[in-house]
Amino acid sequence: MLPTELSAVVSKISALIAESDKILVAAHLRPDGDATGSVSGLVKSLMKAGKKVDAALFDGVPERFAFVFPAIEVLRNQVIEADHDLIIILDSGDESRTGFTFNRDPQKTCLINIDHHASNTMFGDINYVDTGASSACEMVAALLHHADLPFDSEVALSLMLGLVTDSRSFQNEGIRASAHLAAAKILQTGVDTRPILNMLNSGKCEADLRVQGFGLSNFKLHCQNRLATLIIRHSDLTGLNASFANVFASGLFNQMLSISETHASVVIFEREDGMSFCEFRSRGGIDVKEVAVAMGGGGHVPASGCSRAVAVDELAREAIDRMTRQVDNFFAKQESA
Ligand SMILES: [Mn+2]
Repeated sequence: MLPTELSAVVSKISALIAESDKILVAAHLRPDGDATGSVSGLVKSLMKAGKKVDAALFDGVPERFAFVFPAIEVLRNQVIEADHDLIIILDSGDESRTGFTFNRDPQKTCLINIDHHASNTMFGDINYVDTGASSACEMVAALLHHADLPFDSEVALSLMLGLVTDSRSFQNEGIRASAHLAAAKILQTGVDTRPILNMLNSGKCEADLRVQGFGLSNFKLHCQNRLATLIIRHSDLTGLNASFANVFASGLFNQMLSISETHASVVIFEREDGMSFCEFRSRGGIDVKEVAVAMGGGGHVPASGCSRAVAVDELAREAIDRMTRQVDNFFAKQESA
């Protein structure tokens, strides 16, 4: 189930978990299905294995994913006094993405980085980074399998959440057999996946759809329709009785790629506190991570993001300008090849 080059690092992590008593598990800010699912799946398994486990998510557990989370207190204090044997950070390209400062003695507390982002900085003492993995949940499934840790239907429900959401229901380009093998292992536990299907297919609220409608009416096309862009101002959201979170939940980021000629998209939007966000998406190999990294963010080749405390129009100008060049260069190279 695991690419051979990663077997050694996974064996090392398995041995460290076996030796450890107290383990802290964390993931990134504004946790998505993969961050929430991977933390909760690993935490459940480690607890079932008799470990003392702390979970840390700076922004807490999102309400719509709460059904996969165990009934434990989640650490949210900015500085964490980590007297743990291990800290395991999931689904995060660098340590600051967690939002936490971990006060740890590196002699006593080993930091393990488990992630699939191509922009990962290898910040751990041990780095299990597999950029071909569909999700952190796929990687946790492989780890639990390899380490022979508890993997029952409760663990499986958590891991299925991230596997399905991060792979866009197994529709991402370049998805490997290992993602489907992880799904098979999850389903073999007998887990009832209906709560996940309900959340995905009928879990939206009115404001999510209003934002979607706004986006579909107001996006613009550039570069011979190859690039779709959309700006959502805070005043637009107020007018729709919606908030920043509805933009993420609306499905717009991927929807803008459903036009046959459109291979890249960027949505630029504004939060109540003046922070502005960009979410980039692409298909067919256009590297949007490069654009996100150049703008202080990160992510994957086909899905990346960045945020900054500047006016939305300023961020939009830069994002659209950089994306235009990225898309034009990509097609220019293809046409000359
Ligand atoms: Mn992920």
